[in-house]
Amino acid sequence: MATTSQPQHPSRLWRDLSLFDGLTTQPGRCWVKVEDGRIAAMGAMDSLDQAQRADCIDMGSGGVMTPGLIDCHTHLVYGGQRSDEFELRLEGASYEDISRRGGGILGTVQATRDADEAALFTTAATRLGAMIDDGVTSVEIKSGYGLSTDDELKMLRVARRLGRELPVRVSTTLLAAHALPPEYHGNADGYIDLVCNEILPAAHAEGLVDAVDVFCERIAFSREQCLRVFEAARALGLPVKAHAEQLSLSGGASLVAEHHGLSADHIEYLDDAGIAAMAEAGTVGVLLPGAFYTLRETQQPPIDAMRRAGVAMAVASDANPGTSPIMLPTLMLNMACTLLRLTPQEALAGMTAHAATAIGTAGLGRITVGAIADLCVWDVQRPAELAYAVQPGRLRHRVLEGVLTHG
Ligand code: DI6
Ligand code: FE
Repeated sequence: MATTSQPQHPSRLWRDLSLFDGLTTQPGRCWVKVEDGRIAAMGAMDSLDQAQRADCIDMGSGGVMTPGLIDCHTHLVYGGQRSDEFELRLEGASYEDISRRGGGILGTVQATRDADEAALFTTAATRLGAMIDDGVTSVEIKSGYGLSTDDELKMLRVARRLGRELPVRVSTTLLAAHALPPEYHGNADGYIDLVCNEILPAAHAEGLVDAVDVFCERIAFSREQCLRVFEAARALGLPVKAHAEQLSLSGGASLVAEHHGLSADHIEYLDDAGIAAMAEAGTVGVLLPGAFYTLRETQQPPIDAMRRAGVAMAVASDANPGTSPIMLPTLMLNMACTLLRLTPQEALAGMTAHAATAIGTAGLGRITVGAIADLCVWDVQRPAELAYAVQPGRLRHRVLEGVLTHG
């Protein structure tokens, strides 16, 4: 006897779409079938037959489909805010001046230490909610404002909880080597000992670390100190990345590449040797136009040289209270084009396919048969429009692993 049962997640058919697949814009109009959380089939509109339409919920037509946006570099969990520092910069102080006077990152460290997990969760959830509404389906969240074992773990627990309670994938990065905490003043090597011997192992043992980051810079940690953190991370089997060549050429990018790291981020001052090392290792260059904009940086990252060398470029928000208090991912697409001269297609690939590589997650950031169905459908006519206009509210549907979470 034949039985019929309703599938738990019925297939959905999206049709008559303009499609950006994570790397390129497909010619003409397309259809995409989603089944069991994956892309089951897709094609050009004239190839859509009755058999393909059968048993599908028809999701309507029109608009642009892209992979869900992936923000591969954020500092979304933090206490307080830094508008006072914004005012100081408007009066002429530089980011480095403020940092050397004990403000900057250390100001946020104090506010983050003073906040409990519940308060950190509430403020971060508000910020992350704005990003989800703007099309983000995956986000990387760093620690780095705790700078003690308890406070770094506290931040990472909040990041994990965000991933459990909000409709978004969260990957966590331990950035304990972000700044020197006041209690280690004059003893950076002693702090790096703490990072390697205590903070990292404790966070890893609790399952809180997907990757390990460092700030390799003259106002932060030396190449040698970053190397020690990378060796400790690799000993635990964790991938590495770095804030590198943001304010000066410090050699962080080639260091990451030597450790087959996921990404070198910022990279305004990246040189040819760093580019060659990244190309060889497959390390992604993460461009952070929000920080470039906020700091009114004039040193352009070497986009053309990276293109020629075949270094994949991601684009991320760097959302943080100091250098990029901006929680609008689609604005990053625009800034990547307007400020850094990416093409709209490169910018979109930078927040989809290449961002997936930068967080070390295969199967995300693409619309291909078999890929995880994290998708956005936008009320625009062409993919390039997402980078061209700065206009919140264009997200029509958002899908996380096949499940509709918006629209
Ligand atoms: N570079 C950045 O852009 C952020 N961290 C870093 O190393 C800024 C963090 C902050 O100013 O709070
Ligand atoms: Fe950052």
